[in-house]
Amino acid sequence: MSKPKVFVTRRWPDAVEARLQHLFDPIFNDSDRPLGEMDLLQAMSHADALLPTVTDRMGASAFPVEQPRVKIIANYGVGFSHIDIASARNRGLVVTNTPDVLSECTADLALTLMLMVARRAGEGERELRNGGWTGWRPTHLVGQKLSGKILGIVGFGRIGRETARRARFGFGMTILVHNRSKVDAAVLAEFGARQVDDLDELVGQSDFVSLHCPGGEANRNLIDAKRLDRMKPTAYLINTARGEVVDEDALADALNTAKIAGAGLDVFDGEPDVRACLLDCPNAVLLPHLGSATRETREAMGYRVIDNLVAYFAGDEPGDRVV
Ligand code: 8YV
Repeated sequence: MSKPKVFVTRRWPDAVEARLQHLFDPIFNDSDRPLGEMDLLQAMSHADALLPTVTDRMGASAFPVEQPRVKIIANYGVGFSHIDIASARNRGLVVTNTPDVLSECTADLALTLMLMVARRAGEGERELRNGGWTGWRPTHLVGQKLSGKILGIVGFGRIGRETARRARFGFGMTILVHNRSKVDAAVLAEFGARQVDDLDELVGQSDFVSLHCPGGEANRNLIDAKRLDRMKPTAYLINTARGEVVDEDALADALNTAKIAGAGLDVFDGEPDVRACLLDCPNAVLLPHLGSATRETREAMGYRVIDNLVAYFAGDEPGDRVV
């Protein structure tokens, strides 16, 4: 029996590509450049499985009108708001993602951003490299502690919980949680956390607000000018979720007018383009979507995709089916 043809839209870690090669008949995008809609349409009519990433904008028009050859979209990544789920569902396609394996690394990056922005590490590094450091002084680049502060977590799924674990047990932070559904009391107790139903209340009480909810239109501008206004002037906003969750123009305004103390961002609306108004903010730490970027996690994500494909082509239910 011939192996299923799988279309891989970006280069993956060598070990995972070798495994794909062994199990399937893969088509790789050797250039590793992001694909356009036409490429994706073609891929769907030539392969049995499409293996996209966050850089593949699969809106409704990226799906063929005719029933495609593709039967499964096995996404490399946990977030799948770049895939038009209604279109996938209408064509009877299965969609899977890669949860769990990137929770620790994404939480680590949320803490990295919290530390970098509160301890002014980005500003300090830029100053030193630009030859602007004139030496130690008591008032130089003074930031704020994390220890003992209040962390408001928006979205208490796996990544939110790993972030809470680090903040609670590493820095003795008090954890507030906002989540769509009621979080189990035992889970809250594990982190000494309190669930706050009103997001306005959570942003108003927190010293750090860290976003861990899904992206997509439902959460677009969840953090808007009004909610930024409610934050303490000493507070920081951290985004490792998706760019569209924050109104970035309103954020730049809040940073420039000292309505909040700073922001740490790993994701951007329309990335890799980043608004000039954010690039101009010294009190923003800006990273190029590094949340899951460790060797261990990027390999684990690939193997998780493979597990989903193997199950699907064996006629079983893939473990991470989202559609
Ligand atoms: C991934 C992410 O690396 O998994 C996610 O949702 O945001 C990233 O950490 C990226 O999405 C790969 O597709």
